[in-house]
Amino acid sequence: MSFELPDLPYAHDALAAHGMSKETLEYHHDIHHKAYVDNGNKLIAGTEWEGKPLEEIVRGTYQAGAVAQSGIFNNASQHWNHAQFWEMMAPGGTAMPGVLEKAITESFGTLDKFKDDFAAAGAGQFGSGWAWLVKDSDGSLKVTKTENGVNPLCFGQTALLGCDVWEHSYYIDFRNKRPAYLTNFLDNLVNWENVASRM
Ligand code: MN3
Repeated sequence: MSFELPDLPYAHDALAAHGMSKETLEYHHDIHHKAYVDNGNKLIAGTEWEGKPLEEIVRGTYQAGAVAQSGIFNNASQHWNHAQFWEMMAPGGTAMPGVLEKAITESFGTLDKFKDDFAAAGAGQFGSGWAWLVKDSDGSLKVTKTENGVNPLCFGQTALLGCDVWEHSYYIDFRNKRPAYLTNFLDNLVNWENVASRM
């Protein structure tokens, strides 16, 4: 099965009133994500990875410290990351299910502490990458940051929430203000029901 670009789970202009414009989603989904899908399919054709499940390809091609050399990894991981990212958002965000709020409070003390940690991880990622809320193999929740397309699958973690901090994700709407983009993401865009469903 080759990679396929998933449709957005909402209209391109559905997040515009909540800090993510139609123009951003047209570029980010229709052009950037599509490029990962198309390039991934070209690179995988005729290799041992052709027809393998996406998550298996991401895990199997990840080599710590050698990410820049792995075209298949970069495109497969970014395809996976973006497919999750679209699902993790909803217009205006959603209410947080109690089970998730309880788990976050147990791990971080307060909801605000979690949000501060997550925003700091995203703001502190030098260059392109992602901020994550993950469920680690021991069951605990943690905030992490990763470079480029690296994601929690590479470390045996479950991705509960991810935020793209590549410039293409925020430069149209927030210019260089990555911290403001992250705060807006947490306050106005997260589909917490989707996040909870990943636990
Ligand atoms: Mn992106």
